[in-house]
Amino acid sequence: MIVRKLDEIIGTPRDVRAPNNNWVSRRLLLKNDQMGFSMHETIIYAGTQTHIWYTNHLEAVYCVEGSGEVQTLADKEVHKIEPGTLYALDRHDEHLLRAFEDMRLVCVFNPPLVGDEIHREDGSYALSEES
Ligand code: 9YT
Repeated sequence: MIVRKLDEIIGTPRDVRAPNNNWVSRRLLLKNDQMGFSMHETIIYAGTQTHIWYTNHLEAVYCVEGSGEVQTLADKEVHKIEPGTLYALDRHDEHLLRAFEDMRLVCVFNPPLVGDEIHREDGSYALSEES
């Protein structure tokens, strides 16, 4: 069994910050944990907007703290995010993520991240070679 505490991850290579400082992602489970998905706690900082388009991954996001909104670009719809909200990018939806307060999100990726991913120019993460 794997048991891990957030405290053990902070300050390690599993603690990944966006180059633009919009978010920090604590990667609790990664590909090499062999669970078939990765699981992260992400803080999206208040006042930020991030363009995201996970063309290579599916992501589910569950908000446990803070508030914001997600806007899908195909239909321009805006969905409020607050504690207890889940959204799942089941169609690799291109979107904008806005935080009004710091948001604490639990994020699951399939296929799993390997650990050092940050958004590329188009808003995606690279696909690890063996995924
Ligand atoms: C919600 C979202 O996708 N935020 C960007 C960071 C991502 N959750 C990650 O790498 O943990």
